[in-house]
Amino acid sequence: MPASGRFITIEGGEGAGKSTQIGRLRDALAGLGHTVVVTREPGGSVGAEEIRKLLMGGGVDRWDAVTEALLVYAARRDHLVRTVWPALARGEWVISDRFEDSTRAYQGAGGLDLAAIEQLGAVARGSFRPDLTLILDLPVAVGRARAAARRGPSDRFEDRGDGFHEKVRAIFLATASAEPDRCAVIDAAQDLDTVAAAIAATVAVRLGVALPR
Ligand code: T5A
Repeated sequence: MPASGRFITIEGGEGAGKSTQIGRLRDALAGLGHTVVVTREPGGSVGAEEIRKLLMGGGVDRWDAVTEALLVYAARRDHLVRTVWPALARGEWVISDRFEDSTRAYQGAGGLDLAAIEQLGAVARGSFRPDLTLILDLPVAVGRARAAARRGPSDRFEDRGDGFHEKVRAIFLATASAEPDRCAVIDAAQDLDTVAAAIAATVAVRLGVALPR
């Protein structure tokens, strides 16, 4: 077993199946003997979960794009300091349901300059990056239909229109193209088992673990 932990982030639009697939990946890695921490953003620590409530509740226009990004990065810093970095230092594997690529996608689609996001990122996380980012990609309408079928009240982000979510998808795909060594795009419109197999195959190749497929 590797002596040091790995940091895997799962990204994608609404209803892409991130939570579902994270459960499967966690079980597969645990089956190999790894200790796995599953976490999420915004959130993942006591303080960051408090900030999440500010971000998720209220009207679509509650925060302007810069304020929203500052809140996201305050939450991210606390999440890293309290949860992610200590777990990695203990040699554990960390899987995060969303991370910084969601800021590029969502706050970028909301109008924030990507250079500003890079600056905030440099302050909050230094040079730290995920070992692997899986971008679960699917048509906006499919993801929104899945999310709507599953849950009750929507949040501030889901309430934005299809045009916003198309921009989110485009930014995720552009990030994957710009950083192919870190990112892998997974076709999330396929059935659950097929998506899980694609993720297992990608993690096995990229991170050198023998996951069952
Ligand atoms: N945000 C976040 C920012 O704006 N900036 C940031 O920096 C960060 C980190 C978080 C929001 O915060 C924003 C982005 C988000 O809008 P959230 O509550 O965490 O929101 O919600 P989401 O991450 O969008 O989670 P969802 O629950 O909508 O989507 P998931 O987790 O991708 O999907 P999942 O697994 O819950 O599945 C949804 C439904 O689809 C079914 C599942 O069974 C479930 O019912 N499903 C499938 N059905 C058919 N085929 C498949 N392959 C399926 N996979 C799942």
